[in-house]
Amino acid sequence: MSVRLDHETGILTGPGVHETARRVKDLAGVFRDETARASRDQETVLYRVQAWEPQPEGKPGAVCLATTFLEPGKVGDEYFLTRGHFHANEDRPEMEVVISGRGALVLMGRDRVTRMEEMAPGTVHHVPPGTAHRVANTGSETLVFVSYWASETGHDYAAIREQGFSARVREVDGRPVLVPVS
Ligand code: S6P
Ligand code: ZN
Repeated sequence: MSVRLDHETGILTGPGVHETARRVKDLAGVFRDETARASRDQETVLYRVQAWEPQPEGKPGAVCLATTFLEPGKVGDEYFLTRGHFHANEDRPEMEVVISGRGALVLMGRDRVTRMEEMAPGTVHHVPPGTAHRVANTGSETLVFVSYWASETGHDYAAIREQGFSARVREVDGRPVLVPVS
């Protein structure tokens, strides 16, 4: 069983690769300015994920990988971002490898302490166990990165959907800044 990952483009092809698109309508309540989000074209795709999971989610025995293609743009002063999640299996980490573009990896522990790592072509980021993670595109081109995680990891979106992160990546004086939620 094998697939192909193009290291120039991040495109993943082959049997079993599946693609998901997240549109403006899928990110209701995610941005600080919900009115601005609701007034946009709801069908605009913010990001696509191409994933290869040799074992079904939750079942042990495989390493999974996925390429995320996150478009540039902002809702108000907040950069386009992924929904973000904790891992259901709290002791499972993840690795992110950036192919192209510029961004910010936002990491938040269960203690709700949040930090940000700058993403640029070739940077590699470790998401420690028990850490919620989301990515913002702070550049002007599509941000492309590849994620690796174990198949038994599982994904928990509920905590972030209900409580969000404790800080947001916003443009301040023309630059991305991690601003605490007041
Ligand atoms: C999976 C990994 C990524 C994200 C992707 C989209 O563990 O973190 O592949 O799934 O970047 O983000 P989200 O938060 O919508 O799943
Ligand atoms: Zn993850």
